[in-house]
Amino acid sequence: TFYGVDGTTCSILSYLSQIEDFCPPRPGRNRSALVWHQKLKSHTERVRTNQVYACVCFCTMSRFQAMVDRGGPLGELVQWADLGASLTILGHNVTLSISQHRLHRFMSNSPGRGGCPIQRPLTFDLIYTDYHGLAHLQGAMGLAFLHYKCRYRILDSFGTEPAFNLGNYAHSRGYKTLWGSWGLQPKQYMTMFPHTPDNSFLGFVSEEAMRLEMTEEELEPDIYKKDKISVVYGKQEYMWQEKSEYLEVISEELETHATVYQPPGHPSKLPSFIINHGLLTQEHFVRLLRRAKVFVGLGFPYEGPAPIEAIAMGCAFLQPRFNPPHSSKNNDFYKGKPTTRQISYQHPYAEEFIGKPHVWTVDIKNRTAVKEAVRAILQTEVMPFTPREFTCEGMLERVHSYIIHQNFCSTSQPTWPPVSVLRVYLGPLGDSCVSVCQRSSLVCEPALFHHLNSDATFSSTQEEVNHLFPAYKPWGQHCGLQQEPMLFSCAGADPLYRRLCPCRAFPPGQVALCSDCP
Ligand code: U2F
Repeated sequence: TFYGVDGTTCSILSYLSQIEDFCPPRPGRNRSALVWHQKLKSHTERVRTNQVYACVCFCTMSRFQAMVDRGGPLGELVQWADLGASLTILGHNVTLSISQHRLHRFMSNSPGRGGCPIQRPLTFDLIYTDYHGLAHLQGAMGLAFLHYKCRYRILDSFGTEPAFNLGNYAHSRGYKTLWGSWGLQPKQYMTMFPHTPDNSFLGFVSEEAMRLEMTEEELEPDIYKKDKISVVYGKQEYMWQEKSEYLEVISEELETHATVYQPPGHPSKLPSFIINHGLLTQEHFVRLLRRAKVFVGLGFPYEGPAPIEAIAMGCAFLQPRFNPPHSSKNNDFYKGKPTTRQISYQHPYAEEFIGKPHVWTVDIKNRTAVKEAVRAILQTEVMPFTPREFTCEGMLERVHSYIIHQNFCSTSQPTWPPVSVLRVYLGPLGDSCVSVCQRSSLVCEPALFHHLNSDATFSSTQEEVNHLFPAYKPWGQHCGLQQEPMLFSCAGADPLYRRLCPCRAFPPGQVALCSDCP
């Protein structure tokens, strides 16, 4: 049971897999499933010929599920459900498992008893799992684990950079973390947002996107009629600590609502001017967002789906700026995560890929700045907006491309995207290729690194195992090529080096795919 998963994806899974009690009952759920399914029929027919056998195992499901009713993270559930729905709609043969125990049972099952066919020889093509599932597979499969390594896809919301991924390298260079060191191809890790181009951006489908694709007759009248209210983003009380002053400024301009889980018998610690509805079902949460002008970020949770949904419903998202930026060095949440990212706002995707008038980023300690931002929002017409990558079609397009083009079992160099889309940039000292490409409105594409990692690019060169290479070091006029292809890294940055970067363009709202690609 995917309890707690947003209504649309849950009902689609339920509808397509013909499982009656898959989701908690919701009025109209079969209808919405039908709408999505009809819209996407053409996709399904187009790709049926490329059917793969996929096993989707969300092994940490039980941990997340325990917190579903108490304001715990739902973002991961949204993503797993959307992955399952996408693979099913694209016509693949999908088996779902939500625990290590079940995964293990599938492995020891004889063929024909249902479940993932992970017998030897392996009859599935892809296994989508999380780090816990990967560890379990390693224990259960013995030597076969390494043999089938290229078939795994790891859902890893916050990303794994190449420097953390190769065990020996991570150990010797100080990149060893709690997660990481699995030595898969970096593109086998799939993230929630497109923040680490070394990994594959999997994403999810924003709830309201489907409704936005409906015709005018299908929509209720006045669906986006706004009241002068704001909704605060934060399902648990601890997220609200030390935010009263910021919220007070907002509530001087707008009635302020919340959806905070309230444990039975515990008096509320929220400021008295807050109207708290308690944790809402997604349907009611969506209704509240449709009425709201502003969705207010408190700084945590980082990088969840809710701001994308709120923007899709015509809200402006107001969020804190972090100075200094949060990172695994100074922040408990990011500690141990295999990333060097510096998080300068609560929702970097919202700031960097969407921006004004939908996204307003402020120093929340500065009362004047907050007040001015809220007033400016109230004077701005903010239309509902969903980037293509978070619509049903956008997600299907992306998942389909990955299945068709990503082949980590081949020993030859990647051929997708083609070399014709490569744009080479030599970055300034200290910049990563992520920023170098971003500055030119392009994206770093690690699959293109091998084209520029050659003597033809640099005249006098030396090869080294170093995640910063290919790069140029002005002191000593040293040009370095990469000796270990697994260490090609968009993220790598060092003040002594100028990175040589493979950038490419992308179609509007779909950064994972390239413009002019087959
Ligand atoms: C993120 O997880 P969260 O669950 O905190 O992410 P949210 O952005 O809050 O949204 C998850 C869903 O919860 C729904 C909402 C979203 O689809 O529509 N919802 C609801 O049904 N009822 C309500 O009252 C309020 C919201 C992130 F996704 C994870 O990867 C991180 O682990 C986590 C911590 O950073 O934050």
